[in-house]
Amino acid sequence: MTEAIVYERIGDIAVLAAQNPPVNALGIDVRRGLLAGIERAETEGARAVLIYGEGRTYFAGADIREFGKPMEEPGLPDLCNRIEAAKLIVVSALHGTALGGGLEVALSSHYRIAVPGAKMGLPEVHLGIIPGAGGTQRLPRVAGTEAALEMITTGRHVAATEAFDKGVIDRIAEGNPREVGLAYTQELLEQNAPRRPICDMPAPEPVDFDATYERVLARGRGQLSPAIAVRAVQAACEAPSFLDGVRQERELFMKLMQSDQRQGLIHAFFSERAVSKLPELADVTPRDIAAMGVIGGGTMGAGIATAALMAGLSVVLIERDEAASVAARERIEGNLKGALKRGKISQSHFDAILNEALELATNYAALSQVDLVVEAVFEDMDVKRDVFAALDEHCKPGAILASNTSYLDINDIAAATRRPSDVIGLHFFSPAHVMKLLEVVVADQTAPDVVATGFALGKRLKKTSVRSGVCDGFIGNRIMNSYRKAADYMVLDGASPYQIDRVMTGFGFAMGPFAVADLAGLDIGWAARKRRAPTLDPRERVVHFSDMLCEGGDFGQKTGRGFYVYEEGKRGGTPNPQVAEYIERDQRDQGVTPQVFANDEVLRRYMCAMVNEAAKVVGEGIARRPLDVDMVLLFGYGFPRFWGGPLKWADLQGLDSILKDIRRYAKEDAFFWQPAPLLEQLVAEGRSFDDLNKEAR
Ligand code: 3H9
Repeated sequence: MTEAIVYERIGDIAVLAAQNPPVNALGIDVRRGLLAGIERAETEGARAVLIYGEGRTYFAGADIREFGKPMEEPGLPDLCNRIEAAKLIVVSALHGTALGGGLEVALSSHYRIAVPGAKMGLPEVHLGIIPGAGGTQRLPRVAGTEAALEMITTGRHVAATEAFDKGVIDRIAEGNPREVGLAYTQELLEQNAPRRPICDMPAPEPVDFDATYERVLARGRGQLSPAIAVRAVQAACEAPSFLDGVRQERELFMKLMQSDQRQGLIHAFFSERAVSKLPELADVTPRDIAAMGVIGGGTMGAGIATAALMAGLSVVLIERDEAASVAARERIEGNLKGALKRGKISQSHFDAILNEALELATNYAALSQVDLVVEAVFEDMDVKRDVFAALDEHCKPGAILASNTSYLDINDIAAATRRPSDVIGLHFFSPAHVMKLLEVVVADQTAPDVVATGFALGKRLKKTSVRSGVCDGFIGNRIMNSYRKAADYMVLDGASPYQIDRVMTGFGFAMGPFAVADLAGLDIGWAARKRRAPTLDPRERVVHFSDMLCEGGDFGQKTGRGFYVYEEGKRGGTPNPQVAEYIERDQRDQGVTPQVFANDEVLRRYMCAMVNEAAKVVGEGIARRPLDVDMVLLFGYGFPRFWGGPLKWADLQGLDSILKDIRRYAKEDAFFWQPAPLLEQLVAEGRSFDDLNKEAR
């Protein structure tokens, strides 16, 4: 008997306890242990088997680390069939998170009991696959086709009560899984309860599968697995036998297992867990943070304050006068009302935040007791330096002074204080109480425990925190700046902004770059271009059509016109006819003869610009690992998760082909398309970005 499953005999019951921390994943040792346990129970003449998990959970799924490797016997589908075919009754007692293959083992058992806090689901679609051990065949037989389709295509975790209502489990009982499982199994034995294999139940009722497939495909913005799952559930309804349905599920599962999307999504799964684990911080204790200060109550400051308040911190928000304080409070209240409506906070939490945890002040003296301050004032170095000098004056020793700047040099800001080791960048993304990304920007003198505190705060605020070094735009905005330029150059050379937006939404982005620019406000980019103009390298190409829009007062959504025209009450916009005129004028002024761009070429240039800059960011050490860049783009810039991030995408395309295209583009514009030295090095050595990720582990 392997250690992962401990066999114990209690009267007529054979108990199989899983011990495979942290989440009892169904790796080969667990599968072998379960198979051996069932066989032994039968041989020994036990009347029932109880399966449960030691530690924090029942099985949380197949062992994802085994994906892509040859499957060792017994495979999970065979194991599930074997459990279901057992001659004695099999009971599963669920706690924690019974997910994926875990729920499939439970569904192969004849009876299921759960503790009240247990959650269950089939989240395989989030990994680019579908349930592959009978989940799409068994769940609809107990929960009905509609409910199963909803659970499988969304991958949602369902609470025990809902699972009970849907017929997924038979009972809920308070206690630990071993005790409640034993009591239930004993009761079933006393009642002479029969074996109850789901495979013997009638096929579920069909629905309009073609319509469901189309709806789910559109919702996934190009992600395939949820739509393919619909076909697997269809097989449960229409296949001539249960086993035939299982065979069809297996074929669909194997196809997805070979897909790039599966690789991208699993890369995202492990990277989002690895991204905030920095080896140099392993033994560093973060400072305690209970009270936080926020300077500036505009959209960004109010969002940061909201995130902190919702996480249970107290906040002192500084504004310049009474009127601005009132406006800031209203913004926070508005954010909190939204959170209340979405069920993120309770009414009593809402009241406590506004009555007790939030303090508005106009004097920095109110910050004397806070543990950390985030400044979110106007992006101007002189303004920031004044703020930091004042913070240095008023904050207690040991308090951390953080800037939310999106591009200014944190070293210069730190130099305005007598405590540069306590200064850090905490770059939130707007709206800060919603967006998941936090760039933790580490300056030359930032102390390790200050960095650790940045990550601890991010965790507390439920953010995905990524370490960034100091450069203009840090990881995310620097890379965005580059692919935005590639998009602008394509427009100047003949592609339309609407074609580029269409191609990029087709790739999986929620919005294309020009629609995003309209949403963010075109005046922001305009101001940045004016600021940079005096320092521009004469070799750099410059486009003017966006400036022309701004000069006409069209700043995007906020003025109702930008690249698109927005009508009151209508979602999205329609192309602004003036834009074509501006582009033509720009082309005439610069003597450019427009060319036609195929959609593939648009995608390629956009992505090559993104990958090339990302490789520079990694090569210069601004991002520690390729996966850091991938997580920034995923969580802050709407990059489609099923591609895993730009550098995972690049690996999947083959780095040599990317470099070849960059060199081809460099013949047109050698200044913009300078290949990243790291990309050249990896191609020369035949290595990938993922190799760098693995070496950093
Ligand atoms: C499947 O079952 C396919 C079948 O249908 C068919 C097969 C034929 N495998 O998230 P955490 C690791 S597909 C390996 O930080 P939490 C995780 O990497 C699977 N490792 O904790 C981390 O490691 P580290 C369907 C796994 O409490 C550690 O465990 N199941 C797996 O925030 C702790 O994880 C799923 O998709 C795994 N399956 O959340 C469930 N799961 O410490 C995926 C976790 O080295 N898992 N690890 O960084 C989850 O959603 C969450 O991990 C869970 C716990 C909710 C369970």
